[in-house]
Amino acid sequence: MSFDILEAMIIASLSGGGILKKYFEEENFSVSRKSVSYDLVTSADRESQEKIISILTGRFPHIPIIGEEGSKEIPHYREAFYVDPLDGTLNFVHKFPFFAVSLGYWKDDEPIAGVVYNPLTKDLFYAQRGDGAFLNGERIRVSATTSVEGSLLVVGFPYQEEGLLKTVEDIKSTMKVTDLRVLGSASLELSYTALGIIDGYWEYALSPWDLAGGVVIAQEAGAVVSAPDGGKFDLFKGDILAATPGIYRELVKAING
Ligand code: 2AM
Ligand code: CA
Repeated sequence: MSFDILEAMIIASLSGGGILKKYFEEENFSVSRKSVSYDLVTSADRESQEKIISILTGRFPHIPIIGEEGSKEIPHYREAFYVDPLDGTLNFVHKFPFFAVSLGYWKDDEPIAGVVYNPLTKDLFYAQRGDGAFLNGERIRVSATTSVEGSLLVVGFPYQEEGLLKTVEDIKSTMKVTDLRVLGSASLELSYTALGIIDGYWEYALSPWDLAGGVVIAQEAGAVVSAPDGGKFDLFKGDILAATPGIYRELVKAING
């Protein structure tokens, strides 16, 4: 894979992230005035998306872009960029400082490159298959944790009924042995798993653009990535579990009760 795909993704994520930060720090973005903040979020999301698309299509006009604001049914191309110009929308609306730009490049159904950028902390996570995962130029790896007990696990609440009920069941069987967090941005939860500060993360019914970038970063940092039941991860199904190998098997058992 030519290096300049990753380079273009990094440039695009930094530009998109800069736009998000500008809106997030906008003085009249007050949590109280909901209508204002929803409008600001929409503008931030759209402007970030437009900037990212112009950079990527400018350099790679032949590679399709699958984005959140795109058509409803998700086409399945041989190769594509998956763009989430603002991952953690609800956090952003409430001025909760935990959101990111998430970009993934997949080819022949394989994860090839991923970039996740947190513009508030300036944490730039990136990876390309076979070359390892990085945070701001430093190599990163998953944690050395070897037991679910005492680990830090993160879960997400999907917005569809079936996934939500499954998550409640999972939590009942997992809560006995560990503490749980819900952070609200799949790409950052995957990136902080790659960094080793989260030991495992799972969520159901996500979209390809939520996951395509973070999955590459997590895998290249040594995480095991699968469906929460231990089956094969499917980008288009959107059910994910990413965990450091030391707790992976035990976590699959804990989640599935
Ligand atoms: P988003 O902020 O880009 O929508 C939070 O649980 C995670 O789920 C976030 O990564 C969020 O991405 C994603 N998500 C997927 N579908 C969603 C939806 N319908 N509404 C809100 N968040 C959703
Ligand atoms: Ca989004």
